[in-house]
Amino acid sequence: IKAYPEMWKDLDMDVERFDKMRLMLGDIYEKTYLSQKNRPSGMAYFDNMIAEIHGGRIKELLAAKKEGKPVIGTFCVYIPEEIVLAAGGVCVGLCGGSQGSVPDAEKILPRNICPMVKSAFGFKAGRICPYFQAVDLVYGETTCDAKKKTWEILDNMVSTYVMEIPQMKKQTDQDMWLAEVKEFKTKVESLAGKEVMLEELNRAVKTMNNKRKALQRINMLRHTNPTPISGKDVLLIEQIAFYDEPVRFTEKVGELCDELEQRIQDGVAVPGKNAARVMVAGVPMALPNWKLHNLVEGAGAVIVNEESCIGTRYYKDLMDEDGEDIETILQNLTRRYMQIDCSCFTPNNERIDQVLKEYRESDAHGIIHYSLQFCHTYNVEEIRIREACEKENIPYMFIESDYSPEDVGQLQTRVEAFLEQI
Ligand code: BJ8
Repeated sequence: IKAYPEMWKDLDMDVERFDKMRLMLGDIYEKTYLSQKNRPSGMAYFDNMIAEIHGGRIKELLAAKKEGKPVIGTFCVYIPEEIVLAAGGVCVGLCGGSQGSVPDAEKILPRNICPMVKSAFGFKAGRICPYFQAVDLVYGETTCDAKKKTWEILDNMVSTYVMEIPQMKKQTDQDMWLAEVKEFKTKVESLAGKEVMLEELNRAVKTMNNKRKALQRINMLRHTNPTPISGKDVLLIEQIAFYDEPVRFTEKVGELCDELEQRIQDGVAVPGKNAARVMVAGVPMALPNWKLHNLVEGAGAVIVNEESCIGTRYYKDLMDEDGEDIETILQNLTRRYMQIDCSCFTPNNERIDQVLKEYRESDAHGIIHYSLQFCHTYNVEEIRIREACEKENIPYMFIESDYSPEDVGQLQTRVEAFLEQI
């Protein structure tokens, strides 16, 4: 992973500390990713995205800012990205998947809240994330309590805009959501210093649809049995989806898909024909959280689907294209985003059905539900997923974890026992 100390200094980062983290990330990446055998050659682009994660992409963001384009950081797939793109802006998913920044957060936030929130907050508090330092604005939402209340504290360090996401999907909630989308559009327009026009909005809708279609395509290809790509590699692509430039990303995923089609024809399988196939459901795995995938694939199985926001929840739904006027597009957009079945909603029956659907489509042999500690909504919703799996005789395991390495040994034993059953 390349170093850019001058640029980091200009971004007011804690350069010395960050440099150590960079080296650690490089080590972990080498062990987790580069040591895999038989990877598709199209992964080279994504390896390079990681090599340039603290430099090349940051330079692009800074160049966009220089041109007056808003750069908006986010932690949630509810951000209406189409609006940001239409205003000429850039959306970046901020990191929140590392234990390294948790102690920084715990100096301020309570310890017993979600590790994703602590990790993300710690990156800003410790000035150890160039993305956080580069953004004009952080987009927050009222999904879970931990995030909702953290935005108030984060706002002291970086300007944080909060969009209200309702917790139910009744008509009154839909109306409110649409009003919130419009307000967000006004905010983005004021940052960009220009109004979003119909043509630009339609173009942005197409760009996002194409990106989501490319991700759907790779997910469909990995569902092939035997699968032509490791779960770790697809997870990485799903993580990079949140910070890469969307048009280039779409093209590169498309090229990789062409290669995977060829691999399927040639019978090239990763890791092998008889490997156990596992589907993961639950909370998103923010970069660089590769813990569960590492354990499962280290034990000889392969992950074939992520029912998660770093996964299908981000790309399963598309939008109608070529809207006739802005009002109609914003209504379509709100409808599209309302289909995301985050556990913060009640009731959330759609998600139970979606998990079963993805299980069937992915030809998996079992489901691991993955939650982060103190994530109440996913931890409670897990009960309903488990019941649904029991009813359908689907092998099922529940894991609740954090980012620390402490439970790795215990998890490994549990994962291995589960894999023997399926
Ligand atoms: S749409 S899943 S990205 S909110 S794991 S921080 S919920 S305590 S991440 Fe999420 Fe948007 Fe929903 Fe998706 Fe809170 Fe739970 Fe932590 Fe979470």
